[in-house]
Amino acid sequence: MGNFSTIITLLCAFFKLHTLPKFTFGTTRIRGIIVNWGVFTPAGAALRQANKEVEIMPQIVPEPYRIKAVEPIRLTTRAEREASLAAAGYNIFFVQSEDVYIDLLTDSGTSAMSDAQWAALMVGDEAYACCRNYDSLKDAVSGIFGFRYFLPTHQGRAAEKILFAATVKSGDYVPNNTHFDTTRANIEAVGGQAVDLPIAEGLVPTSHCSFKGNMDVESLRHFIEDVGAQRIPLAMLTITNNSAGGQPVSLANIRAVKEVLSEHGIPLFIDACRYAENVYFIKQREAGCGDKTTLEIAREIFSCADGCTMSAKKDGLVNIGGFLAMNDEHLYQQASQLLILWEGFITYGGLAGRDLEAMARGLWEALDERYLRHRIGQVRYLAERLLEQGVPILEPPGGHAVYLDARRFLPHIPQAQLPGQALVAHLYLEGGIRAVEIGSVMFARKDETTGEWTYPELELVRLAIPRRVYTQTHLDYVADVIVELYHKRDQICGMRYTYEPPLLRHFTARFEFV
Ligand code: P71
Repeated sequence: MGNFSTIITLLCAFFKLHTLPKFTFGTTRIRGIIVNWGVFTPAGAALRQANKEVEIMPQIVPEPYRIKAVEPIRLTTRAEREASLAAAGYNIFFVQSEDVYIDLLTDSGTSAMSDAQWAALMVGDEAYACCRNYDSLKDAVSGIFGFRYFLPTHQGRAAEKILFAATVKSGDYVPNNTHFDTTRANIEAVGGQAVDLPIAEGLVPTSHCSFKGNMDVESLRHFIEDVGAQRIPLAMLTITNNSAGGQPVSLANIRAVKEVLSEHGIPLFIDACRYAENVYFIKQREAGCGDKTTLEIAREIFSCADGCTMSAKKDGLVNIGGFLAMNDEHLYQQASQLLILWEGFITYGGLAGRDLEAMARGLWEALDERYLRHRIGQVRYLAERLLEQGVPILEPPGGHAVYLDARRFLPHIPQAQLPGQALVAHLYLEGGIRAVEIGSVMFARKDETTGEWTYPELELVRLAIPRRVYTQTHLDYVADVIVELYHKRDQICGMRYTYEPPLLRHFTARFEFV
């Protein structure tokens, strides 16, 4: 490999290409593109086939779009960032968006719309009832998801609120692979209990498994036997599994879950926020799915379900919007009443006509294979750049975000001193990057009588990548800042609360450095 590397390096120098000094067996990085020479040999081809399960993908997939409108962003000075963060009480949620250089707080509602979607805004039919944009959305929802009925909502949690208000009563249980916060909160708001049944591998930060977001089917079976089917009005599957790191759920798992539920007459609803990303993982990783189109896989997924909730702020590629879909007519009628009460008439559900049209187009665009290949490739690229420098992250990377493992990043900071929050603060101070803590600030619980704290197993910092917003260079910048910070991690100290609200602490708490 030595001579070969030298030749490549000389060639690259001749063509003024930037090469990284990493030449592993059979792999060369040229301007960030991994060339896997091994695949050109018969052994390599066999290996590639064998590895298909765990996914082999070129690291860089160029953007399948060009940029027509730009929005200026500015990297402030270190002194300005220190002042901004102090003014925000060291809570990143309070930092002004204009003072953030790369905003990775969430991938929800932060997508860039396409020219077709911007054009859609001009054909908004703003009639109160039966606007034509409702029909466009109806075509998209029935074409992709295939459910008999649907109701537009202003975002995902509105769909959840309506669904659970119509189905769950006090003392009921709703199992899920892992409930997202708003799903859990909406179930608890009507007196139900949200139960997580993820597979064991899903809870281990470094376990490699193709479908780490799966539900544990045996646990589901036992759970139903334990509490009784009559106390489970519905079950859910969140695809991809956001709370477990944006990990995908396999088609086989969806089918197996449906089979168990069917035996007991329990309906299955899918939390479909990131379903298109999940579809792409299935296409890449699941046996027999490689030749199917993304639409075919999506149809197959939803044919296993009785309905879905959707936050179109993710895989609907819009800044606002969502829907609730179902096959059951009685549920549709009940939900329609609640929609009118809380959101608006059944053909607009809290949205403008133009929003419905943009959502209809976004839903189709998110299934474009070239888009998905780039999207998943981008997340993977950032993850690989961090891994190759030894930065501890949740592995393998999921579909929408890279999660830093703050416990391994800052082993000298005890959980009581909030290592995740300290890392979030330093990412901002170092490079104007906004991430979000998913660790002790969000999940640690205090026993009110003893005052003792229980800390969560995982102490993570999520770097969520907005869709179609940042380029390769932005991600290189993010990786460089994180690697730089990792090299001087010993200098980072912990944090403590100066204000600790009783509910949903992470949104409004204030901090200082220890
Ligand atoms: C994310 C969000 C947005 C968010 C929500 C609440 C606090 C902080 C950030 C929203 C989801 C989601 C899943 C799987 C339902 C919703 C709610 N995620 N299910 O990850 O991830 O959708 O925001 O449209 O109401 O940053 P909604």
